[in-house]
Amino acid sequence: MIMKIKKVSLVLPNVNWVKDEFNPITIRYIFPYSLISLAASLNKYYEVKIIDANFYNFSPDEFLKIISGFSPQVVGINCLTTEFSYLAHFCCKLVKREFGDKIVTIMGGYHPSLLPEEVLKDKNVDFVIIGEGEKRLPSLLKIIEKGDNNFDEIDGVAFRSNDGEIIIKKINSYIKNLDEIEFPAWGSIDFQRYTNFQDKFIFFSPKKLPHAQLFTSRGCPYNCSFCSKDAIGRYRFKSANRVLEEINQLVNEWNIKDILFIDDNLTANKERTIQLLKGIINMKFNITWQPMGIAVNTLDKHLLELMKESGCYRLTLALESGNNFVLKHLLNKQLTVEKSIEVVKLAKELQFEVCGFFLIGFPGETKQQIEETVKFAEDLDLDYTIFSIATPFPGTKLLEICKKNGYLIQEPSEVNFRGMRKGLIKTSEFDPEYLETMRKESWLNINFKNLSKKKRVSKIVNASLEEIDDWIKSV
Ligand code: B12
Ligand code: SF4
Repeated sequence: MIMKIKKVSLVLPNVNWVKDEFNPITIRYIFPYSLISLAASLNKYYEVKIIDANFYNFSPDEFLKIISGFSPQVVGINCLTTEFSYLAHFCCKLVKREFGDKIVTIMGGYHPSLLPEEVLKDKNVDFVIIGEGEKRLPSLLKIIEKGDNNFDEIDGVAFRSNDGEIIIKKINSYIKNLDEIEFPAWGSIDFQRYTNFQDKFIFFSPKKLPHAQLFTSRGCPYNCSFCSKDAIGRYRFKSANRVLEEINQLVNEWNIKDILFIDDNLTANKERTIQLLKGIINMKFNITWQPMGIAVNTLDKHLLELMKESGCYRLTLALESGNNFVLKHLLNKQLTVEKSIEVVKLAKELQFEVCGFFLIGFPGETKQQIEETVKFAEDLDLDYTIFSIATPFPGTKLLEICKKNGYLIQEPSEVNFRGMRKGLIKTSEFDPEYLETMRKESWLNINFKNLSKKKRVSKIVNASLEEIDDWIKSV
C-alpha cells in the first residue's frame, strides 16, 4: 500500500449504537482524551479531525457524511474491550463499505493492544497499534506513505502481510519520560462545548464549570487480578512541574475551574503527589478537582489534608471488598478492610464527598463473602456506592483463572462485556443470575433506601430527585 497522507480522522464511536438491558443509559460524556493526545503528536504533519460520534450522537449515516466531507486517507479508532470493541469494528465496516481501500483503518486502545490478532481477523481493520500511540502512529503513517512495508524500525504494531498472514510486532519500548509527550491538543475539539457540558448519572460529575480531564501518569505499580492496566505499559508518571504547567494552561487559556484526573493510580508515587498538591496550592489556581477513582492504600491523613486544601472535593475509593481474604487472595489488592475503614473515616472528617467502588463475583468467593461486601458497603454509609461484577477482561489474571477452571459461561467477546453489569462467571458457589440480581439489588437498596440517601446520590450524579426515580425504574 502506498499513499500520500494529508488528512487523518480520529474517531470515538457512538455508544448509542448498541443499547440493551445491560446498557440502558449511555454515557454522553466520554471525553476523547486519547484522541486529543494523539492529535497533538500528528498535528505537525497532518490535518487532523477528531470525530466524536458519541458526544454529538451521530448516526452511522451522519458519521459517514463527515468522513466523506473531510476525505481523510486514514481513519483511526479508539477501542476498549467493552461495547466499544463491537462499535470500533462497526466503524471500520462502515468506512470500508463506503470508501474501500481509499481509506486505511487503524485501531488503537486497550482492546486491540491486548488482542491484536483477534482484531485483525476483521479484514476491515488494516492496522493495530499496540500500546501508546503518540510515537507509533506518526511512525506507522510514515511507513504507509513510503509503501515499502518495512516495519523494522517500529514495535507495537500489527497488520496483515501481502499474503494475508497476521504479523504482530509486540511492544518492546515505552515512552520513558512522559514529560516528552506533547501537551494535549485541546483546540482539536470544540473544547468549550465539552468543558461546559455536564452529564448526569455519572459518579464523576464536576462541581464547577468549565471543567476538563487530565492524565498525569500511565499504568500502575500494583497488580490487581482483574485490572487491564498492563496493556499500555509499565508505570510511569509526568513530573509535578509538567502537570502544573498543563493545569496552568487549562486555567489561564481555557478558564478551567474543575479538573478530573483520569489516571489509573494518581497517588501511586507519594512524593510526586505531594509536590503536585503543594504546587496546586502555591500557584493559587483556585480550582476544584477529583480523581476518577483512587487506590485507598496510597492515602493517609497528611495526603488527604493536602488533597482537601488543594481543592479536591470527592473521593471515589476503590474499596472493592469487605473481606480481607478476598482482597488479598482473590483480588491481589494491596488493601485491608481495616485500612478502608480508616480512610473512609478520615475522608468523612475532612468533609470530602465519599463514594466507593465494590466488586463481586470472583472465582473462589463465597456467597457469604459477597454478602459481607454488601453489608460492609452499607455500613460505610457512603454518598454513592457503585457495584460491578468481576469481569474477565483480556490480559487479566482473572481471565486466566476462569479459563483454566472452566468458569466462563461463554467465551468473553465484544458483545458480552456490558460495563461490568453482566455476569460471565459461574462457579460452584454462584451463577451470573445471582450476581446480576445481587449487584442490582445492593445498588438500589444501599443508595436509595430513604430520602436522605437519595438526596446524597442526587448531589453526586447531578440529577434531580425526579430524574433519580426515572433512573431507578430504567435500570
Ligand atoms: C476515562 C476512562 C473511562 C471513561 C471513558 C473511556 C474511554 N473511551 O477512554 C468512562 C468513564 C466512560 C469509562 C468507562 C468504563 N471503563 Co474506563 N477508563 C478510563 C481511564 C481511567 C482513562 C482512559 C484514558 O483516557 N486514558 C488516557 C489515554 C491517553 O490513554 P489510552 O486511552 O489508553 O490511549 C493511548 C493508547 O491506548 C493508544 N490509543 C488509544 N486509542 C487509539 C486510537 C488509535 C487510532 C491509535 C493509533 C492509538 C490509540 O494511544 C493512546 C495514547 O498513547 C482508563 C484507564 C487508563 N489508564 O487508560 C479506564 C479503562 C479504559 N476503563 C476500563 C473499564 C473496565 C471501564 C468500564 C467497563 C468500567 C465500568 N465498571 O463500567 C466502563 C466501560 C465503558 C463503556 N461503555 O464501554 C478499563 C478497560 C479495560 C479494557 N480491556 O478495555 C481501563 C483500562 C481501566 C483498567 N485499568 O482496567 N472509562
Ligand atoms: S490499583 Fe487500580 S490501577 Fe492499579 S492494578 Fe489495582 S485496579 Fe489496576
